Amino acid sequence: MEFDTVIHGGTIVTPTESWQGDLGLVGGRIAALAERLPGGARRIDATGRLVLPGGIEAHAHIAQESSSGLMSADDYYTGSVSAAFGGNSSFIPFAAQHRGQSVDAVIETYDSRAAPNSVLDYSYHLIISDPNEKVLTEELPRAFARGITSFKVFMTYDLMNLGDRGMLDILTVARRHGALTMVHAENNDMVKWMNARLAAAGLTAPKYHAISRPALAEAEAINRAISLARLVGAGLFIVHVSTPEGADLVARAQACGLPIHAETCPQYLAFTRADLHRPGMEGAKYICSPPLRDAATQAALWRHARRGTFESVSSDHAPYRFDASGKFANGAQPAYPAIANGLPGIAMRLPYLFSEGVAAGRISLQQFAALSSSNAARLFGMERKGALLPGYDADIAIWNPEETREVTLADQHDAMDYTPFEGMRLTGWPEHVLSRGETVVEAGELKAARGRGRFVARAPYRPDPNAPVEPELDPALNFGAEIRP
Ligand code: DUC
Ligand code: ZN
Ligand code: ZN
Repeated sequence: MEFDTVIHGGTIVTPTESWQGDLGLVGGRIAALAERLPGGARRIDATGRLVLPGGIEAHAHIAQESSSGLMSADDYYTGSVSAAFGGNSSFIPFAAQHRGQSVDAVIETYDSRAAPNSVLDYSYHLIISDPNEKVLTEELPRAFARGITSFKVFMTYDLMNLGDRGMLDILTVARRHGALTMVHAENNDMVKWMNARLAAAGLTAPKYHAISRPALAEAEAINRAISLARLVGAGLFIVHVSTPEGADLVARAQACGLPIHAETCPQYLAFTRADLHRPGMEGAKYICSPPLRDAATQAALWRHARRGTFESVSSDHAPYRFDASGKFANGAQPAYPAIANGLPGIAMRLPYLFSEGVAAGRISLQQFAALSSSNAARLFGMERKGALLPGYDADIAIWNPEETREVTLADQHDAMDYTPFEGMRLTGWPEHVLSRGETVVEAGELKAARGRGRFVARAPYRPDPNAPVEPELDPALNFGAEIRP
């Protein structure tokens, strides 16, 4: 076989093992893996390097307006370039429907933002905040049919919260049509009650954001979300889990055979609420929701990443600059509820996970590949991505596991004016990133043309057919009532 490219002599990381050998690429796909492959119009020397599946960033806010209308700093060019420098070959940002908007129009808008700009292959998760009859019966099924097979809903924020009944209805639609519901789980009233009490006491500095959204608010909402999904027999993906209590609930549901999935994010492993206590308004750089917690939480979340409760570690890249276009859109000294929620990290997700995970001995290379790429491909239906196996897209990241570098803003490629990871020394960096066999980043330089990325139509999500059915919905146990959605 004549290869377009042979990646030679690296340690190849497959889902089951790591071994030294060659990878042969033809027409943008992986064609062969062997101890030694001859030829190749192009030969890439990977001696001393790790050859990993390119990362799939499954949680990022790119060219997205928040519910209050604030635009994220990164567009599909800077967002995808930054992701590529961070070892990713594809990504799935959100396409957000705000109240009153049609889902069809939202998809059209995001197509016009992504297609001319992205250097990486992309898809979207929808965000649904207005699940009216037309959305549930026409627009969502149409979106699923064109390969947008996941969407996020919120249990918090007045402008986004669907309420329990709304959750049941949309979970039912997802189950029927083979889509995966993602959920932001925080109890809205607990948060509002805390906000009101903090405001009444005049406590509005950034550090109070951390305590305004208690761990209990997350645990309560995760428990409720799992119960709602369980009643209708739907799968559920809980985004940005930030508490041990929440992760324990997910682990318990998984142990019962329920199709409950979850991610955590590097910020919950790397930072604590002490970072919100930085001088002046510096703490605003660390405002995200759910908020940062404490060291004991970090240790518990690592344990859950290691044991597989979390199937993905995603960045939740939500870039708002430290200026009037972002964090200070509501004034120079805003109260914490008026500060945009989110921090940037699309390029730091994998270097952080590699350094603190693999290099620090917390997770294996196979776990790294699963958490960074393979599981997202499987859950979100990117059928040809996420593994170094014959027939898969040649989406590949070649890493130098020995290189130690200090993170600086100057090395970032996003549109941000800060990185919360500034000054961190990390070991293990991606050197060469390929997408469908084409070099996107090599030796610190961008090689890809704007707009080369392609939309990826994703396969449906189907929960495990052996998952338990609630007795009240099982005709064998409920006097024959056919009420299962
Ligand atoms: N949820 C996210 O996933 N990202 C930013 C803010 C939020 O509430
Ligand atoms: Zn969220
Ligand atoms: Zn997010």
